[in-house]
Amino acid sequence: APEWLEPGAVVLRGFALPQAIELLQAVDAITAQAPFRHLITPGGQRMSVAMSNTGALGWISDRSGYRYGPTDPTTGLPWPPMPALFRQLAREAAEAAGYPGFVPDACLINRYAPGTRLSLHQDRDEGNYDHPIVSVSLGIPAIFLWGGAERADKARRVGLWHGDVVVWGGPARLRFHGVAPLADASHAMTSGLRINLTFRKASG
Ligand code: MD3
Ligand code: FE
Repeated sequence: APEWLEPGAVVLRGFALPQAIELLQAVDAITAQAPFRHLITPGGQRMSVAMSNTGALGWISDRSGYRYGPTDPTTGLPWPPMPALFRQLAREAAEAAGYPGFVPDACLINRYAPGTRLSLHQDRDEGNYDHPIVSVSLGIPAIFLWGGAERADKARRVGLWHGDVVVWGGPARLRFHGVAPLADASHAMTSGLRINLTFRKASG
């Protein structure tokens, strides 16, 4: 049964389990072309999360800011095309959450080792906040931090496990959110790492 965190935010436990092996194989193929890297924030900090992208657009950060772009700055090549499996999973999850017809053009791939964290932030680099974001968690578990409309609002802690999918739209779309430092754990499919896929419609 869907778990509603609040209106617009739904956890679909285990929704991606049937496709987990194929998703992770695709992540390996994508990151052989567009390797994981630690981006630098506009403030000059190295992010502890390692990132890559698949799809027409990819999210990047450097000293000049955050943005989506069509090419991988480390190779100069277009981001690898988004596999049909990814697009279909994102569309089906969005539909299950009440957002039919979701067509993502960007998938950010986040890799977390134990100790990696993602501090509270909003996702505001997409052209149109009417589209939801779909996230898929694979590998070792994480504690997701679910905040409010202001950075200072107290965050709820929500466990996310291998195969869980979350859809964030409507009034939940601009909530502050983050990931607590990952605990040591093991997972046979991911060499003890967490892989998170976030699907977005980045161009208006
Ligand atoms: C809620 N990633 O990539 S996924 C991110 O686990 C990001 O890697 C986290 O936050 C991760 O930006 C969390 C869940 C998520 C993604 C986007 C959201 C939650 C969101 C956008 C708006 C509200
Ligand atoms: Fe985010």
